[in-house]
Amino acid sequence: MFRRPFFLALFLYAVVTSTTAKAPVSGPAAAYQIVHVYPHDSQAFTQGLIYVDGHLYESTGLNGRSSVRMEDLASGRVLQHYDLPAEYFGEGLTAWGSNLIQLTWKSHKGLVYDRFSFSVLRTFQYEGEGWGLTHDDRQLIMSDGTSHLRFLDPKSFRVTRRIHVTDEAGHPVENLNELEYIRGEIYANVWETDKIVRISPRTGRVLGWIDLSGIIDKSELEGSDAVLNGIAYDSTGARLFVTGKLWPKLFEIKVGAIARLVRGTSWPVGSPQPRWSPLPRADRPQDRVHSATSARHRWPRAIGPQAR
Ligand SMILES: [Ca+2]
Repeated sequence: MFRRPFFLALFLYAVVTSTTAKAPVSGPAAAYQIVHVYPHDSQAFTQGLIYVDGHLYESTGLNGRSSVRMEDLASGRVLQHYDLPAEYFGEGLTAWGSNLIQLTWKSHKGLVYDRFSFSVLRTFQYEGEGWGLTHDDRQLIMSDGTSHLRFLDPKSFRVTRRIHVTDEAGHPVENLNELEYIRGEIYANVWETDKIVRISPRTGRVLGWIDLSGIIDKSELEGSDAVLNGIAYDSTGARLFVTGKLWPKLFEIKVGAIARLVRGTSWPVGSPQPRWSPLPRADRPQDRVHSATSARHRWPRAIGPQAR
């Protein structure tokens, strides 16, 4: 008498939390299922998300609110953080060995941190805007808001190759944002959409889409900037995490079988819009709690505001 309701509840849960793409897309889309919901700092303007050695690491954006954070998955609590000078707008984040590497939006500057102390070890330059960042076994992979991805040598940060991302119909997929390299594929948030696109690192062709429409109740979100952005993969536990800018929740999801859905127009590429609006910095208790942690991390003179 105990088991049947349990399986019924499990079935209903799967029905409620699974969805398939409703919007016309070009190419196959996959259903998803929510495995677990975790808390996420709704003041975090998520621009990069990774999972390394049992913890989430996150890069947040906005001038004056940009940071790198190490977080406890279960509670969402920020365990350690580093706040960037207000002139920098944090973007993509990835781990490389014992380092963290973070992009900035329009400063053409990347930062290399010691992953354990959050000390800034060095910086590097790149052309264009910095959006998303991930890596495969040998190279960093970077997005810049266009339909192109570039591969960088992880030591020299020189561009070694580029791919052009195109959908099944051959149309470019613009606005590629947060990235995650997962089992030989590049997953990318498409900015201002509920879609994640799966990309072949070799050809740039779209292998499929994940439509996360409905994963969060939009009434929980404030402002048009609060869009899906943030993909992290726990390779040991084979767990996939997603969240969004200013979202109060972070989801572990499973991606189901690929179903060929409505063949429609290619990805709706909007006209260029401002990526963010200045928001007042909330006087949150956690900021004060962790201010002592921040104070330990000194901004090197060579890249600090005085260097400008
Ligand atoms: Ca990521």
